[in-house]
Amino acid sequence: MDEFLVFPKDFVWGCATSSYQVEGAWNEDGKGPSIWDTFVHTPGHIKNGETGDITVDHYHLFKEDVALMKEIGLDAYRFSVAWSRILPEGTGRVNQAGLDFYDRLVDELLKNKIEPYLCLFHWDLPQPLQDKGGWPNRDTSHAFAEYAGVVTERLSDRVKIWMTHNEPWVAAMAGYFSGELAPGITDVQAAFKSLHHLLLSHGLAAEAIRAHAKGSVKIGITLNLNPVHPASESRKDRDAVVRMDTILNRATLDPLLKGSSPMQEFAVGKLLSRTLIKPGDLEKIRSLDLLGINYYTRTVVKYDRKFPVVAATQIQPEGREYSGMWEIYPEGIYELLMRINADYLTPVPASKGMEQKTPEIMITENGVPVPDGLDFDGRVRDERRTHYLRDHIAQVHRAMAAGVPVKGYFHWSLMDNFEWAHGYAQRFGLVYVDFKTQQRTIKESGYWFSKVIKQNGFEY
Ligand code: GCO
Repeated sequence: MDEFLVFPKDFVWGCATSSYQVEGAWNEDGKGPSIWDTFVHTPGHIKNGETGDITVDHYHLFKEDVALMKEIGLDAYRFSVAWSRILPEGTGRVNQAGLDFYDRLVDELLKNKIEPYLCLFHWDLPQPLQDKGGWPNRDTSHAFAEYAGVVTERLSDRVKIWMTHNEPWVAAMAGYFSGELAPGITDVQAAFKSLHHLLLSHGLAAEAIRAHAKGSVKIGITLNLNPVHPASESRKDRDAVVRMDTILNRATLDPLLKGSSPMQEFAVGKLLSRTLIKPGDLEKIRSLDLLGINYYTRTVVKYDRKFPVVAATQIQPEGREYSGMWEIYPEGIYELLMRINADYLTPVPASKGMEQKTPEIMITENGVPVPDGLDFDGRVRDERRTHYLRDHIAQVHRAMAAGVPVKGYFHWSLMDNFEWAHGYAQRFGLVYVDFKTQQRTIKESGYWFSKVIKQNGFEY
């Protein structure tokens, strides 16, 4: 029998986007180039040679987009700031016109009673900083703190939630190891260095935000986390799970929440960490009021000697449901929340100097790319997305019923947009966008989500 799943009164329902994926206006009003501008303008990187030059033109259409958020009934909007709009050279000169855009966006959100969740970095590093070495260069962490201070100075009278990074693991590994994302580098040492400097920059930015804040603020970070499962019960596959989990999940969770680094467990990490992790770094990194979790799928691995670092490869199990990019595995969001709560949020006696209050947790992204489109009558019947949402949000509820204090759920994404190396081929929105005319249409999943927000729950 169906049960009505009720959420706490103050549960936050939101949607997320990111600057490069939705803004467009890639070279307007004094914005400098980012590594994504360079990457997409280099042939061979993006499906069909597509770019985010215009994408869904949120830069110009943000009022219309806020009106859609209002219509859906969102409590909160998670967006990112394009660093190169604010500091076109990455450091130094401030471009006021860039700040003005976010100023207007924040005002429009507040006018509509939508809480801004501001993220400072969703992968679009200013190109001039990449020219000086990018994230493998420790100076980039300090540049990030400078940038954080500038944005805080301007917006912290109105913005209370400050997320430093979105998925630093992906920025490091896909940007500097697999090379699938900008800046497209394939160097394992550069990736390890990047990861440490991204985390360090979180800590340095947290200090800068607190120093410049014009009121009380919460500082958070958003991580991509996946439960890891073995392809078989063999000893080798189970050991592969431990290694993959270390690199995929513990590499960010341990420094942020425990003040330790599991890097030493890998030969390349051992080699690097003697010089890479300086005294005091780990204490700085461990500075968090809010942990954001992005969940899409699980990772199933089997032992594979050929694969560098982890000696494991990902497999796609038979007999499961798949989307345009991943396996659909709703229980994973429950498993993840239970594990994080047990391993990281249940207070343990802290060693001296490392005491920290337990951060809040939220789902900051969850969503699915499934084929959809306008039907003859102008509606978008994306039942598979609605099912995905129902099943995943029900699993969040299940974790909450088991005692995990989840504070909110953000859908990825508000609207269809530029999906990185996939270009425009994968649609994630609750709002359908005709990429030629920029016409927006709320999908059936968007109406379903809207009802969930209004009732603060749903039949399941
Ligand atoms: C990420 C990013 C988003 C993606 C989304 C779907 O998680 O990779 O935060 O930018 O678009 O996850 O891939």
